[in-house]
Amino acid sequence: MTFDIFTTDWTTARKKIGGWQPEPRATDIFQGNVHCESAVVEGVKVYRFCIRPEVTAGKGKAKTSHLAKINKSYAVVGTADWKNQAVEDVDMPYDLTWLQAAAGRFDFHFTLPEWVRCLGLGERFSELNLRGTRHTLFATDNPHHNEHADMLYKSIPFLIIGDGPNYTGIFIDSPSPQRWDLDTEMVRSGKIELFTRRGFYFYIFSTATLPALVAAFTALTGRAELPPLWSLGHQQCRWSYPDEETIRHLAEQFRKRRIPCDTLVMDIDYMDDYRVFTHSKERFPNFDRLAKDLEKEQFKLITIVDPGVKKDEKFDVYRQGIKGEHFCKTAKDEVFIETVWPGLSAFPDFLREETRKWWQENLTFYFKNGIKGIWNDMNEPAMFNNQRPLPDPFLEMPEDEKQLFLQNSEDGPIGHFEVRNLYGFMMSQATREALIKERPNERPFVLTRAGSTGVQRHAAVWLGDNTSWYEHLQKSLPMLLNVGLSGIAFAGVDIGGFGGHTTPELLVRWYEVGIFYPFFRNHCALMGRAQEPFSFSPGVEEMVRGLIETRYKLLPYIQSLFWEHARTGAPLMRPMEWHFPDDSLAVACEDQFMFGSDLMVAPALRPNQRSRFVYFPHGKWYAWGTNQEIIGGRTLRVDTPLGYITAFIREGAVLPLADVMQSTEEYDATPITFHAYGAVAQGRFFEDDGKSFDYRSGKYNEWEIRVSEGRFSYTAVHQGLGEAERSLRAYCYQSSDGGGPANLALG
Ligand code: MIG
Repeated sequence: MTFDIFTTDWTTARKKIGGWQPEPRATDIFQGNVHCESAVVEGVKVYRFCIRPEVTAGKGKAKTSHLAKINKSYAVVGTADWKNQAVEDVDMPYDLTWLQAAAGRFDFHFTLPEWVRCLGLGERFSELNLRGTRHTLFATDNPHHNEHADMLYKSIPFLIIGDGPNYTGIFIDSPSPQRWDLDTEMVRSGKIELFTRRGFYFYIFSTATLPALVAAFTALTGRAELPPLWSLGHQQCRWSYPDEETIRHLAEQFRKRRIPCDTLVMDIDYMDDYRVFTHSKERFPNFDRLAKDLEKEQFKLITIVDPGVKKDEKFDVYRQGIKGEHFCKTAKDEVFIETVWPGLSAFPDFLREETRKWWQENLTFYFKNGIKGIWNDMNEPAMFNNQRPLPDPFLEMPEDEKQLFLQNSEDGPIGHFEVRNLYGFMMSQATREALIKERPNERPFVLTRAGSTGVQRHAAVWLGDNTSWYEHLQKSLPMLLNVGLSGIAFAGVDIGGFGGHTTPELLVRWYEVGIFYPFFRNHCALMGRAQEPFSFSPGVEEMVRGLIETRYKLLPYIQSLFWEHARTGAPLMRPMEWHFPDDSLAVACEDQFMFGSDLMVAPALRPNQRSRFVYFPHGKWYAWGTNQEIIGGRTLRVDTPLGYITAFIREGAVLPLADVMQSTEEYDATPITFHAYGAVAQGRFFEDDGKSFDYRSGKYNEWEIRVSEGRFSYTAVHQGLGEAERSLRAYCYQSSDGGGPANLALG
């Protein structure tokens, strides 16, 4: 019911007043075939339903007798020992039922008892608990991240329902648009509308712990391989560094001021009139030398690559695209054209294998010029005059021919809306494969804005166009936590904020949190105030330098966490409940998070905030920096001075920390110190070359480090490399030390 208070038509307005009525359920028109299987995946019982509706030939027309095709699953790559399962025997969690509401829509209904929490669901502008909110999963370039933001860039239909320490999962394996209502009406029920004219799979993950559930989900949908170490260092970006000179100047500044940095990123202005696979000859006259020169200074270069190809008969890439039928076409067989940065543009159909190959050949333009990583933007795909192409209201999926344009999947032609959520995913896949083809034993780095379930196999992500607001600093926590629970560990948001003008204090606060973003990049928009670490007063620069140095110190720990992700799917940033599911105060605590199992981060998130409450779960904790000991099981007010991280180390942890370096090129020669917290402590340390895929064949070391009774020892969990030629040190912190470090002998 809506009541328009601005109306002058009071008669109508009065008529609009009315009580809430439950929405009637649609009538089930499903005829077809349901097949169910079950398997135990990483210890979790998983049910998989295959729904195959009868094909209906449009409104009012008679049903044909064959069953709808199930499209290939792009999300699920993991295998399991699936066994046939009688549907009647499946105990559906939360009374989940489904029906077919129309030829192009399926409705799922389930209960949401008052106390349960809703987590996951990919990238949503929300707090950690999604309960009470509604989410449309349909790739959209939405630069307005506010309370009303619904559609964003990524679509991952995996919901985790948390009931105390028990977690259950629902996953709809379909790229088609969906609307998830998580009890917005406060009537203890949830509803999913899936808009498709095709068959699909859906999965139920039975009750498990949160780590087990995410392990099972990522066993099926994939985990990120180890990223190149350089991509975990500091990345500096700006829309846009206009010319070569600016980039060289930037590199110089970082080194001169001794602010660690690994990567400089070039946004759209390196191109010739925004033509993909070109560079401006006026502003980047030595494009072929730029990356090579910067390499000497230990910098890597990344370029942005947008999908839109400028419609220009004189542009060879456009001509190739037309000739090779690489562009998406309307039902009338005309190339679909919309406006993006290059002006009128055509859009490659990344679902086609030949098109991906063609794109990969063209990407060699960057590789030849020494570009190390590729940043895929605008790949929803964004269109300036059609930001939200779904018809409104959207009640069911229209027939393929009525869906803006058609794409060509392995299963034949398909309407764009059905597969739009795959556009960024497939573009990232093509890009990653191109990098691997070019440099077979080098770990690739791809960054993407749009993506869908399993995109972590292809790329790291950032969460798009945030703004330099404290609110967006705060939101980065729950948003990244849910993204991590949805399978994407390698994620971050623009540090300092993309839109608007950052302030020195906000930038410092953002770095205090940002050094824990797995993807660590400062980026801001064209119109905003500059926000490189040295854009403000010397005191601010000093603080930011210190924070970036802390990031580099954490690299051995971060590497070990990525290794853990690759094996178990565990994200690096974890909600408190990941480690303390039985502690209801920890579960309720959304403005703190765990970074791996050993570090708890409780950042300041408001202007002028010089202290905050921190909840310490049971056990002992040590304050980062001072090693002050804190007895847990209570909430304390803690100082949050600007420029310092408010982080705490769990008793019993051994943190491997590196000395400060200026880039990861120095990593192998940098001493590492093991910091043990408490009389008995234990930790893992992973090392490999940080560059190649050799770890796949066992060329890595994983050490178990132990401290007991003041003795430090280590054993190899896996030893595939000679011991690195680096110096190792160890310190132990214990209550009896009064906070001071005790030097321990190795061995
Ligand atoms: O229409 O390339 O989210 O990071 O700097 C804006 C310019 C296009 C949006 C990306 C942003 C990037 C910007 N892009």
